[in-house]
Amino acid sequence: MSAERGTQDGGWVETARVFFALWPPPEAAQHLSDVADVFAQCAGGRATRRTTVHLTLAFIGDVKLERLADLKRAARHVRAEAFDLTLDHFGLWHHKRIFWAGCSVVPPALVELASALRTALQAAEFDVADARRNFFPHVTLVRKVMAPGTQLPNHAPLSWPCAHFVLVSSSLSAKRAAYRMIAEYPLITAALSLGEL
Ligand code: 3AM
Repeated sequence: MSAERGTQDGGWVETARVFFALWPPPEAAQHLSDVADVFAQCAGGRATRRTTVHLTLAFIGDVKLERLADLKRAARHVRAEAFDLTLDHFGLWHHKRIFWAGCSVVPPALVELASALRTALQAAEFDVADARRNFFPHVTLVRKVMAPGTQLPNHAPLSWPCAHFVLVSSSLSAKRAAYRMIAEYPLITAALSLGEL
């Protein structure tokens, strides 16, 4: 999980490259990676593997290992409701050459989760990438698409229940990123709210 980075004073510091995400259950991940494979066969590019399909909530980037506990603590303070995520359409960003799945109606609870998370992270003095841009929830399915004019597929909507979010470390290699979940945070479900009464 850690990498060594040079510092301005010539020393070295251990860091982790991290982000927060929603992680689909295995069946949803399988379905989405199948869609990714089929699209990549037509349009070229690199399909997301079943084991790495996710929806990014907040990308942090390199964090000193000594700050990881603060990062986890900040995320633990986030209070947001569980919700169902329904992915019902596909899109392609020509400039980024990314094929993605998204939702035509973004659940308000998802917007609230992303916003509460960003606020908590910034309050703990972590930089959140693209924090000033509007949150656009999407699941990246194919990167480096070669033929952006390829017709987008038409599938039945896919839903997955989101009852927690995760902190993930990402190790970059020459080929592709390897992800490892390092913490998990529950969202508030009806059962949990009753339990707290
Ligand atoms: O969820 P997606 O695939 O759109 O592109 C990276 C990926 O997004 C994004 O964080 C997610 C997990 O790796 N990412 C990587 N580097 C980034 C950066 N410097 C970044 N997002 C913003 N700034």
